[in-house]
Amino acid sequence: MMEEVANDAPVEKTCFLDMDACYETFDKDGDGKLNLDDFRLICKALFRNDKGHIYQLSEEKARHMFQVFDQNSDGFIDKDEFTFCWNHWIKVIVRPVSAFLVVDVQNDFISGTLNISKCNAQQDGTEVVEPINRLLDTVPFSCVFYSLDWHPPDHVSFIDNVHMRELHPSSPVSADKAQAHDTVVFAGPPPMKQRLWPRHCVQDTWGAELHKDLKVVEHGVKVYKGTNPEVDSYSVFWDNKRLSDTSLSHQLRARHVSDIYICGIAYDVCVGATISDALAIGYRAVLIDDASRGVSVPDIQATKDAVLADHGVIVESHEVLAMVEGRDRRPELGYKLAMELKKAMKDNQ
Ligand code: VGL
Ligand code: ZN
Repeated sequence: MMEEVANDAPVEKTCFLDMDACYETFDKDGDGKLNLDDFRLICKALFRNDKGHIYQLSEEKARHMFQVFDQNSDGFIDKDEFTFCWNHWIKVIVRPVSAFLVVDVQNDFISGTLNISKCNAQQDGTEVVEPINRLLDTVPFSCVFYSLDWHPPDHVSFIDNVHMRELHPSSPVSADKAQAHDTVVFAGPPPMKQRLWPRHCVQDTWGAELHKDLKVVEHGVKVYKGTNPEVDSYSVFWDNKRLSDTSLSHQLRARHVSDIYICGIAYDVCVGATISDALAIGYRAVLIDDASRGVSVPDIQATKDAVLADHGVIVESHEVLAMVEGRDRRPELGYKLAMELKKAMKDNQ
C-alpha cells in the first residue's frame, strides 16, 4: 500500500490545541455539526506519527468510534457530543499520561535459579537492561514502577515445595514425578492449577534483587508480588486467584494514568499477564518488544497475539518517546479508548 504522508502540517499542529477551533476546522460546511466524513478527517489528523505518516484506519473502526460519540445516534456529532469527545478522547490521545512498568528484572531470572537463557526460548535477560535504562533516561514518563517477584521460602510455585501440599486427583502429574515447568493441580479447596518453577526470587536474597545495572529512578515505585505462600502472582495487578491486589491499580488511578508501557521479564509469563490485566481494566497498553525477554517461543508468540487481539500495541523502544509526547498517535489505542468510553457510558445508563 502506498504510504500516505500528511501535507497539512500547520493545520495538524494547531487543530488540537483548542476545542472550538478544532470543531470549526473540521465542520467543513459550517452547519454546526460533524458527520462521519468530518470525523474521518479528525481521525486522519489525529492518527499519524511525528514524521507525518498517516496511520490507516479501517472504515469499520471509524464508524464504530463515530457511533460512540454520536450519542443520540442522529448521524451527527453535535457540539455537546463533541465536548465529550474532546475531553475524554482527543485530549487523552494528544496528551496521554504515561506510566512505565518494568517487570521483574531480577537476578534469578537473568543468571540465577530461573535463568531464562536455559529455558526453551534461550533468551538473554541482561539484554532488557540497556533499552530500559535508555527509556528511563530519555522519556518523560509521568511515573515509573518496578515490580519484584517476592516469594516466601514456602511458596506454592517452587518445585521443591511440591510435597508440602496435597495434590488433587485430577493433577496430570504426581508429586514424585513432577519437574520444573510441569503443571500440577493442588487439592485446595478449590483445586488450583499451578505451574512449578525452580525456587526463585526468595524475599531478601540476591536472586530477588533487581539487576545491578538496572537504573532505579528516584521517583520509581517498587511493587512486590507473589508474597502469599499459597498463591502465585504473575500479573503485577493481582495474584492468580484474584484474592488480593498489589495497589498498582490504585496508584495508577491516583496519578490519572491513561497509558501503560510494559516490558521486562518474563515476556510470556509476568509481562504477558500484566499487560493482559492492564487492557482488561481499560488502560491503553503498550508492550515494548525489544525490552522484554521470555521463557518459551510459542508462549511469547501467544502473548503478542493476545495483546493485539485486545487492542494493545507492540512497539520497539525507539518508538516510545514520540508516543509518550503525543506526537506519534496510534489508531489502535484511540480505538481502545473509544471502546472503553462506550462501555463506561453503557454502565452509567
Ligand atoms: C515469573 C515464573 C515464575 C516472571 C515469576 O516474573 O515472569 N516467571 N515467577
Ligand atoms: Zn515467581
